[in-house]
Amino acid sequence: FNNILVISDNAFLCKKLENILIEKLNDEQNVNFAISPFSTINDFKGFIKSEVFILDLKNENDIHHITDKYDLVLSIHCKQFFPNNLIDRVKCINIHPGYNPINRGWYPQVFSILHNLPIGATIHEIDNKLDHGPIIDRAFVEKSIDDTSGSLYDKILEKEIELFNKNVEAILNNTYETFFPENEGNIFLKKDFNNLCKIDLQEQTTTGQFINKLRALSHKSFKNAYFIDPKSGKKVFISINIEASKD
Ligand code: 0FX
Repeated sequence: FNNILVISDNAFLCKKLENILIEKLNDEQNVNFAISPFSTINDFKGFIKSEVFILDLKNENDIHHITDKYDLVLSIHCKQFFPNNLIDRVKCINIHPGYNPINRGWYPQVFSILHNLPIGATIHEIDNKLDHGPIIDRAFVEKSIDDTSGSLYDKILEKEIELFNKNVEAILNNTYETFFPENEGNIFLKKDFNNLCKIDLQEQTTTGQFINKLRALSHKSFKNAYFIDPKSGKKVFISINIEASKD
């Protein structure tokens, strides 16, 4: 591949992978960076070395621009769905913060903690279903009893960077091999996450399940889990502070 487009909505990962990519490009290859219309361009400008422009994958002209100019699109946590008129015409590869097909969809580590599912990272070709196409490489990440969504997410990002490093040359030279996921696996969406955030004070559960729910919804300073104060009707946000003993 000679003309590569990275499309991303995650400035941190973009920066990390830009460094790896640029180092591995040969003289004929060049890479450009784009983000989605709903992302903030200033989060990327100055943060990554390359110029960044906005592409709307629902816009026919933007799709034409991509298919005319590029022969490889890398999706690095791009929050837009890749339409058929793009994936049918250009090779599109996705880096997913979950182990396909076990953790397809949104915020995989949240549902991994909640449902006690293994977790990891995957690089795969994009087909017309979410996090579904032929797999180029994948790896598990170790999950600890005191991981929250936040701490597990950081481990997954590290694994994504490691996987990208390992596979980048084969991807750029189009010499990688793929295999199909074993089954359709699990898929969770943004609406599943939103539904999870409201804690029902009357719900009966085990303490273990409740702790897991709080671990799954505790992510740095995000205000995720909440219950409604019966008196004031206000949302009361809740998260967990959890740490296993060192011995
Ligand atoms: O870029 P990203 O890490 O990834 C998301 C999806 O999880 C992923 O499956 C998809 N392939 C990709 C395109 O988009 O998303 P983020 O930076 O918005 O969120 C990172 C983490 O932060 C998320 O895993 C959970 C946490 N988070 C995020 C938001 C916005 C929360 O806990 N609460 C929130 O409100």
